[in-house]
Amino acid sequence: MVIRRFTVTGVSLAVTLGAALLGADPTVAATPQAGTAPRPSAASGAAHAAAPDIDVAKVQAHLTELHAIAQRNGGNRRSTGQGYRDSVAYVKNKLKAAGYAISEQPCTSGCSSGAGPNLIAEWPQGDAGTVYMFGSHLDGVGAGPGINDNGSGSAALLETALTLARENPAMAARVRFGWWTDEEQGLNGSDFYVRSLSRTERARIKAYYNFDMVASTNGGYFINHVDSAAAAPMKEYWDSLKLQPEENTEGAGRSDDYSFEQAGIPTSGYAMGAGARKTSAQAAKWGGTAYRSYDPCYHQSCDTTANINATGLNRSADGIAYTLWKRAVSGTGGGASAG
Ligand code: DPN
Ligand code: ZN
Repeated sequence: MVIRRFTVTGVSLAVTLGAALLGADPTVAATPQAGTAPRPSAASGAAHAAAPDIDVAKVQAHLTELHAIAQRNGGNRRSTGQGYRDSVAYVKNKLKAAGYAISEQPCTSGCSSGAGPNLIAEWPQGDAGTVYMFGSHLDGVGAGPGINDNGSGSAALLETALTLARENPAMAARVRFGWWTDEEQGLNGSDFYVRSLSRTERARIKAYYNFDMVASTNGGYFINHVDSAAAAPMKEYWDSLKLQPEENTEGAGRSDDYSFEQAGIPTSGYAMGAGARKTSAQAAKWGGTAYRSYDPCYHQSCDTTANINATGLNRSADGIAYTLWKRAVSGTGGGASAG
């Protein structure tokens, strides 16, 4: 985001709004489509439970589309512009075709005037009282197309959601995805979403995972609250690749996980870094250039499809799927555990 806004007011929001978000949109299919019925092996448990490899070429294809959307709309996807609304339509149409329960949530308080909606998608299987959320901001700044910030998180999440629908494993818990509006103006879309939930709905969310800038060209491997229980599967995956992840200090309080954190919900997530500089110790263990920004195109017009670290993008997307499967798919032992 550009502007930090920590104002927490006692605004009371309609409790009914939260219920309206969870698949109440009558235009949306809430059941998987024909051809996605559970596989015969699903009932047998562990056999199907291994997390899939997310196809990074498909994630990159989403980035190409988001880039084209920016180019058609004045070069950006800022929350108040057509580039943002077209981004929402792109993600929404893919999810709809895959069988998600979708809702667009207009941000009616705290967002920039004219900002487009949040997009919420829930996979309609698993225990509705145990929800794991995965989110990314879909808006960008006005200066450029916002492909690493944050097409990368948005596209990795979209392809993970589509892969879940394709694989259609037996679910222990609910998985809900959020693509947030107006993050760049102060974490506003996610803040509005969290405030729109009733106390009961908030308590159902056992953890929120955030993905903001997961393909920085000179990046590192950062995890929010790296030593927390919520982070355990995220860390386990990157540890398995010997990446030696570090705490995401640069991103603390700067992205949408902060909205959930303030509400007392455990949070984690991946990030590869923004405008801060890589240290020599980090360059020694991860490669890249010391004393240079993790993303030299941060919030600039050069944040295009050329500004993507495909290796980092792949490792992030695969770790998201690993975490989702571990937490929410049945037969993995992680489905019903909190945090
Ligand atoms: N992605 C940055 C933004 O939206 O401006 C915030 C950020 C910085 C997030 C560093 C994570 C790490
Ligand atoms: Zn961002």
